[in-house]
Amino acid sequence: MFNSKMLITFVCLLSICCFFASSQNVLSSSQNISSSQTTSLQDNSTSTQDISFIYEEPINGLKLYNTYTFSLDGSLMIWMAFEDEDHPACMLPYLHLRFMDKAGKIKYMDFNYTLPAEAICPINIDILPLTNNYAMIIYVKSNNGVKGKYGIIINYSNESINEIYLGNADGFVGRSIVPYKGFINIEKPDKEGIAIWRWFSLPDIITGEVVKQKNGEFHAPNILSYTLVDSLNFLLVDGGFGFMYILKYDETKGSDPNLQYWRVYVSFLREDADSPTIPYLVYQTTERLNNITINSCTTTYNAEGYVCTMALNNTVMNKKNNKSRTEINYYQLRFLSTGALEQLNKISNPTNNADIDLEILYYGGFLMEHIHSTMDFYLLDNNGNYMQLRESFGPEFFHFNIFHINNTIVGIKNQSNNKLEFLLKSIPRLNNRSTEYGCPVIEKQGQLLMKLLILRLKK
Ligand SMILES: *[C@@H]1O[C@H](CO)[C@@H](O)[C@H](O)[C@H]1NC(C)=O
Ligand SMILES: *[C@@H]1O[C@H](CO)[C@@H](O)[C@H](O)[C@H]1NC(C)=O
Ligand SMILES: *[C@@H]1O[C@H](CO)[C@@H](O)[C@H](O)[C@H]1NC(C)=O
Ligand SMILES: *[C@@H]1O[C@H](CO)[C@@H](O)[C@H](O)[C@H]1NC(C)=O
Ligand SMILES: *[C@@H]1O[C@H](CO)[C@@H](O)[C@H](O)[C@H]1NC(C)=O
Ligand SMILES: *[C@@H]1O[C@H](CO)[C@@H](O)[C@H](O)[C@H]1NC(C)=O
Ligand SMILES: *[C@@H]1O[C@H](CO)[C@@H](O)[C@H](O)[C@H]1NC(C)=O
Ligand SMILES: *[C@@H]1O[C@H](CO)[C@@H](O)[C@H](O)[C@H]1NC(C)=O
Ligand SMILES: *[C@@H]1O[C@H](CO)[C@@H](O)[C@H](O)[C@H]1NC(C)=O
Ligand SMILES: *[C@@H]1O[C@H](CO)[C@@H](O)[C@H](O)[C@H]1NC(C)=O
Ligand SMILES: CC(=O)N[C@H]1CO[C@H](CO)[C@@H](O)[C@@H]1O
Repeated sequence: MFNSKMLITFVCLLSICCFFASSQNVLSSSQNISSSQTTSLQDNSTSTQDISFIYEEPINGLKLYNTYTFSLDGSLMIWMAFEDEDHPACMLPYLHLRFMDKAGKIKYMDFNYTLPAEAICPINIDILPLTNNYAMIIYVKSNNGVKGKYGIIINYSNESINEIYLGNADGFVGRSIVPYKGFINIEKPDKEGIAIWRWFSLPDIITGEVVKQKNGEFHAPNILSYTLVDSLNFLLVDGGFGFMYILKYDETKGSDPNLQYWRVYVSFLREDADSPTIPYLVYQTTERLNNITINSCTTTYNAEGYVCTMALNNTVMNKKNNKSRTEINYYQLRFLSTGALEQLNKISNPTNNADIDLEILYYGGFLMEHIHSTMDFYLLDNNGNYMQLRESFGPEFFHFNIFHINNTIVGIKNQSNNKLEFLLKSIPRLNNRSTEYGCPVIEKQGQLLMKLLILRLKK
């Protein structure tokens, strides 16, 4: 057990590099932004070939609902179910999971546990792999009229074990990056900006039982005239959890050009602590932006801090024709584990479309996805240079995932009968700092097409 912690820490520290000199100051958006470049990178990786294979489901009529990739060992979980023929948004209350290992060997799991009606109509289910023998099915159900989020632990021998209460209906559930440190549920903050967290153990190796280990609250900074717009969680290098708050100044309380209209704070719940740190200010701006969205955060390769992707939505006026338009600018926000800000970098957007999503990659850079009739992927390096990845996936592909361990995008073609066709395309590696185990990549909850789940299987 201890070894796995050492391993992860070692792996992250191995890839030491000196990104940027740190600064203790909080930057405003007008300062120290390195400009984005428009030169395109050349795709020099010609050696890798696309890989395709077909999965054939033995049970007639099952439909693909989602897939989950396991970052450590490159295995894949396929979630299938019967659609409710009378209600296409709903499924029948049974789960059929297929676990495909790296070698392509498949384990079939058909669960007789009956899922609650609220979880399946409309479908409100997620799957969190916990160990190499246990996963948790997460769903919403009502108890005495109160909606809550519950998890049922299942083992890979088709058995359901105990059901646990996780928190209110809208929270986030995520695993620690240190394998044996279990998982957390963080509720959505209430009107006062208080979010309850509950930290659970991993399933007991024999009984599969999960227990709550500690709990507490995250408190958003309570600043007069500011309101909480959004919050976001991310994983800490030490196995703990971070929580980020986006605050906006309430303009009805007056205005002043020197006011910081937007402020972003971060608070750390370290693995050995019983309560989170005070919130640290990591970004603020006097610009009256429409909105700030933070996509995802991950640790930097030197494991000293974090990098988040941030989108600023602004309305700009064209002085020539007096017309206003919406502009979305993307940035990397870097801060240290101490909460001190490091750097703000602009990221260029190769599409003229705001409908993009960014994923941080183990081997350097970001994957930018742009959906129109086809799915285009771009690779962005840390300086904001980008390149379009060779051919995009055609319109017949409708589901995507990433194998972070070998920098591969997997696309799945629209299902035909019992067949699922997979196509794997590798993404060029910008660096080899990340090892086979990779540094942690953080998932953003509820993302439409991309679903990353990290399972660090330790044999
Ligand atoms: C690809 O090769 C060209 C020419 O050799 C070089 O200028 C460029 O930096 C290379 N790009 C990458 C991503 O290695
Ligand atoms: C990447 O990993 C996946 C999952 O293990 C595997 O199926 C695929 O063959 C790998 N791709 C390459 C190019 O090795
Ligand atoms: C599930 O139910 C079916 C039909 O009732 C039964 O044949 C099967 O053995 C059950 N499986 C488990 C794991 O209980
Ligand atoms: C679980 O269910 C699958 C499919 O019904 C079956 O092939 C497998 O043997 C079952 N596993 C166990 C341990 O019962
Ligand atoms: C799966 O869970 C059942 C019920 O707790 C247990 O009897 C069985 O031994 C477990 N199987 C494995 C492989 O852990
Ligand atoms: C601002 O962004 C947050 C996070 O994405 C979102 O929940 C909220 O609805 C947005 N607000 C507006 C006014 O667009
Ligand atoms: C940007 O903000 C404007 C105005 O609030 C809104 O209409 C638009 O949907 C936002 N764009 C994105 C991509 O969030
Ligand atoms: C631009 O629009 C504003 C508000 O609609 C108006 O007051 C102003 O006169 C316009 N200026 C020009 C140059 O058309
Ligand atoms: C996927 O296939 C189904 C039937 O097999 C069809 O009704 C549906 O339109 C297809 N969707 C796309 C995006 O091609
Ligand atoms: C990373 O390592 C692989 C395999 O050793 C090598 O082919 C590739 O050129 C390396 N990439 C970089 C950017 O160093
Ligand atoms: C362009 C700019 O504002 N550069 C500043 C970046 O930050 C350093 C130290 O924090 C300043 O010395 C520079 O003037």
